Amino acid sequence: MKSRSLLVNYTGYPTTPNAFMPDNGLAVLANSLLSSGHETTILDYNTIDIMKLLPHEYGKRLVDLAGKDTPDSSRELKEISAELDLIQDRDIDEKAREITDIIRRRKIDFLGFKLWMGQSFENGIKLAKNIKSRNPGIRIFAGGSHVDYFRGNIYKVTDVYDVLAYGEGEETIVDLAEYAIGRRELKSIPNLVIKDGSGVWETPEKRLQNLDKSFPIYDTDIYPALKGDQKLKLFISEFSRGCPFKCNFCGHSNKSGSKWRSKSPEHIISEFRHVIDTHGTRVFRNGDSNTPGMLIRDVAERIVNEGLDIEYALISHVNNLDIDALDILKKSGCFSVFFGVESGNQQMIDKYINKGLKLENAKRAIDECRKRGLFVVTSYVYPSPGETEETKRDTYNFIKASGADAVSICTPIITPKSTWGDKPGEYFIELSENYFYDLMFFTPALFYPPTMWKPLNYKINGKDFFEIAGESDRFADALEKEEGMLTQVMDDAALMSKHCRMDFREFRSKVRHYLKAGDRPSMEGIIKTINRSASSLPVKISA
Ligand code: B12
Ligand code: SF4
Repeated sequence: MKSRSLLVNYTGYPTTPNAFMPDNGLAVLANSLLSSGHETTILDYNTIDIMKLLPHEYGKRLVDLAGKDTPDSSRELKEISAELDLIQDRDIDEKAREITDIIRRRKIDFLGFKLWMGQSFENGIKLAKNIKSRNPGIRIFAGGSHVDYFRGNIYKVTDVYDVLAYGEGEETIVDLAEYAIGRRELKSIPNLVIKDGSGVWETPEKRLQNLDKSFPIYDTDIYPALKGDQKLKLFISEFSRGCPFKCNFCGHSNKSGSKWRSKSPEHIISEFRHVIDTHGTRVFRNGDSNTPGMLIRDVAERIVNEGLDIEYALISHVNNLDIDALDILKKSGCFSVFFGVESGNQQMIDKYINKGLKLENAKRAIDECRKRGLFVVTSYVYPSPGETEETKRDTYNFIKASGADAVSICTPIITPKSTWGDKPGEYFIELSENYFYDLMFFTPALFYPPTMWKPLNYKINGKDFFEIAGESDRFADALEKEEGMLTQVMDDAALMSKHCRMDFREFRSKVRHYLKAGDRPSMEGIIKTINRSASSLPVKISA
């Protein structure tokens, strides 16, 4: 007997273009289900159609209102927000009807929701509730990074999910499918957060030991949103999971483990080939936490040996990349390398950030990558706990001298399962009693400067969120305006602008404007241009 399911991604209005990228998490779950004999379909609502949530006439008014601070403008802003909320709620209702229709027609046994942070989390709850009110018997399971971060706390907010799945879902989803058709007991399934008569409790954690068992499937009969140009056809490529470092601000090693686990190079190549065969796309972005250096080299060598014609953006750590691997990396089609450097002051790196890197090595890695023509993106958390005028100056000067092609300045967000989140008192951090509760609903409104985000109720170095966000903004602004550096462009955006044949700044400002203004036709134009370009490389593989 097989189960029938729908895997759902509903996040609401996008704040960055990468929200239109295919969801590799749901694509691997779909493959696990199918290869175990179950039926499933991915309903990914992050398509260009989601832009109807901000009709252009409202978007234009919002753009006009930006920066105004009068009683009239705030009244108008409130009116527009209320109308947009109605549009959002109507959309949820429409999606719930659509899903209900499928549930009834195809006798669906369960739904699997992927949970993201903030607005997406809130919308997911509304959608799940609406679906349940129409189909009281339907089971809704939820997983994804938001569950990894917040686990049982989600049950303090909602009971709508029958069970929450933390960690890796490849095996869990198959166990849940068996449970949905009465062939397995819930409590025997690893990686779950269960709420029952005895309270909220977790079953033991089980990580996937052989990552080659994970393979994202992108056929359009399973993933219909990938038909045509509804989504960006830039695909996430996962080489490894886990990270042996323990940076104080980061929860990744808790999410995916502190031991590196890698896919085999053969498997990674077969994933690339699947995307090329199904969509013709030859452009990828690495979605690891921190890819091991040996693996990077092995994959690059295999790409070159097999003559695979692809282009990809890579995430790594300055300690991982051997300088002598960079030539093969470039030859294999690597477009960019992302390094988190976090601060330009060695003491900050060692004492407050625990990044495990030496600044001279970071500088050398940046130089050597750039010498080979690799586009280098670096990221800094500014201001960090413990920041002083001196550390600020050091970071500014380091960035200026670093020569990186793009610099991302991140406003600190204190996340659960990070050292800063676990031991705030040791890092000049004060968190309000409800901080982690509020964080569950927090959306970084990435096309607005952080000073315009809904504030987080924290203090760092005695300063509140707006002061911290303001410092972060001004720091990025100074690097851009005074030093001519390209800021707030990540590797995925750099890849996109390249494939639009646009200057990075032009791409950044146009896409921000299209999303802010709800300009769907222009955003659709961008997606189509990138999709055409990404399927018609060739990237030169020169000897
Ligand atoms: C690659 C990546 C992306 C990619 C695509 C992500 C994807 N999987 O589709 C892109 C670039 C599009 C992206 C965008 C964003 N990302 Co991102 N991203 C990552 C990254 C680096 C890796 C994610 C990944 O590919 N993991 C591997 C896949 C296979 O895992 P997965 O998708 O989580 O799915 C597995 C499990 O979660 C589980 N699972 C998932 N859903 C379900 C459902 C059920 C029912 C079950 C049983 C299991 C299950 O099973 C899957 C297989 O094991 C992580 C950091 C990290 N290293 O984890 C951040 C991360 C996931 N991103 C994050 C954020 C905040 C974002 C953005 C909001 C920010 C931004 N604008 O950049 C956007 C949101 C986009 C959107 N959908 O609206 C946060 C999430 C925090 C949170 N609490 O939700 C993370 C954890 C980084 C961080 N800041 O710490 N991201
Ligand atoms: S910031 Fe990067 S290197 Fe540091 S723990 Fe997180 S994933 Fe690992």
